[in-house]
Amino acid sequence: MDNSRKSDIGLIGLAVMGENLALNMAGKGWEVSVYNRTVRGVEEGVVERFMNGRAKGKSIRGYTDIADFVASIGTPRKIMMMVRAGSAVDELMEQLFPHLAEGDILIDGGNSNYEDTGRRVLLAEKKGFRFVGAGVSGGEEGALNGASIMPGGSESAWPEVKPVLQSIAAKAPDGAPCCDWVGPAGSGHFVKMIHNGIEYGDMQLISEAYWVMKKLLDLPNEEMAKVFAGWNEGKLRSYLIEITAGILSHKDKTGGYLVDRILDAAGQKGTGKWSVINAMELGMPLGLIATAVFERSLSASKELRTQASGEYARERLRAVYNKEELTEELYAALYASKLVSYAQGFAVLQRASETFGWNLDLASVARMWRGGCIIRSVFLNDIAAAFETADKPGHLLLAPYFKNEMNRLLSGWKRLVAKAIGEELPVPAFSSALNYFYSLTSAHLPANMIQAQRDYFGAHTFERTDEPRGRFFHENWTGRGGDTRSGTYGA
Ligand code: NBP
Repeated sequence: MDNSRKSDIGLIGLAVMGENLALNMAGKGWEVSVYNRTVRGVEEGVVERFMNGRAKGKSIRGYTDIADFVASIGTPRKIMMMVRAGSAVDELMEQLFPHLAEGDILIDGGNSNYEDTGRRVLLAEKKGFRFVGAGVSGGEEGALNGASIMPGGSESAWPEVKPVLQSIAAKAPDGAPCCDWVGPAGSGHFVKMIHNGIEYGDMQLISEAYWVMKKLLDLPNEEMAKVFAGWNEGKLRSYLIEITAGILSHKDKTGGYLVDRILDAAGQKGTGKWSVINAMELGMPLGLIATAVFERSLSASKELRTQASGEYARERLRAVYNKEELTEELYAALYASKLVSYAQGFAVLQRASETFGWNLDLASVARMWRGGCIIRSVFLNDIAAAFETADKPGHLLLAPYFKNEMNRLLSGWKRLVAKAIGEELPVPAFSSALNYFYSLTSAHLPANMIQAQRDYFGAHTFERTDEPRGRFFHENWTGRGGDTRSGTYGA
């Protein structure tokens, strides 16, 4: 290590993500300075432990003083923060500001809220610095060996941070780094948030496929693992399908399979919930992810479910299903529902892009997710290709390739949902996706009744089918009401 040379980049926060990112950077030939708050009361500080352990002999310098840490980095400085999202980032920024020089760049690689990132970009720029909010996906493994990184914020910082970030990013099968500039303000963290929401959806869909196989086909774990492994050879090839096959055949040390010993109460950290809240704020349907979030909440009410299951007898048809036929239908349900979920997620990104003026390149987002991250899959190639065409589809399901796929999958998908519902087996995400698809492809919906009711009780007005759009009418439904209309506002 050349001690006369300043470091190429600084990294703050030596928890699981920060440690591994620092090692990844050093492995790519960058000189890295690292800093962590010194934790009092422990024999060895976090920095010391890292420097004497995994960082030993690598091009990494450790600091416990923030001023020394900043001074060790070459200007314009690039400092990546990998600390707990929330107030820790604001506190750290305040501690860093007095030591920074004009043009220095702060990168927040944590799971920050996109609105916080937008605010921090403005704050940093007002002080003459630059700020990049970079969503990082891939967990510990991705941090060490290549993650999907979604940077957005101060655009002039991109040429400076690009070489480091792209070097530590995963590479897609065609060699492209899974990291590219997303857009201004908090757009990088918004894209990362939707990535996580889609992850919730994929996991719920896979769990429903597993449950149908287990409950309607009585398949042993090894057989289910083989079905997932088979799907992983085709269009559903993805990290989550691959690990599901591994999980199903993983033995427990007490005998049997570990998955059968794991309590059915799912946890969550909030990014799925945020995706849904923000979709609602933008007035966009994100039903599949919402279903996935709510199903985790319902699963967590284990005691209530156990009690309720004793109160209502379940009526199973006890039909004998043909394994080949049902797994084909399951494949159709899984693939089509996944398509709906991605279509909904990308539609939210498109709406956010228009609302906030981000000018997002959806093909580029799809390409960034092809490697390193939890939702990586071959199917993202098809999504990128759809958004790359000259006449970009207004909705993913209107792209010719996906239109063909949906038409091919529909009959198996609806048969599967009907069978599961008939057996009183919950498939909330498969059926939510199917209902969305039916609504999306209906020129007429019963919303005329909703508008009539709104006007009846609240004078909320309605548009007429025999008048141009944008003209609003109010009816005196009972003969007793007046002509006063309620103000119009979006919700
Ligand atoms: P944590 O989210 O557990 O954060 C721990 C780190 O934050 C430690 O280095 C801790 O320092 C530091 N920190 C805290 Br807490 N408060 C601080 C403050 N006020 N000032 C300075 N440092 C502070 O670590 P992680 O799991 O490595 O995740 C880091 C970020 O990356 C998070 O935003 C997370 O959401 C995101 N992320 C995590 C994963 C994952 O798989 N874990 C994946 C993708 C993204 P200390 O040691 O002194 O307490």
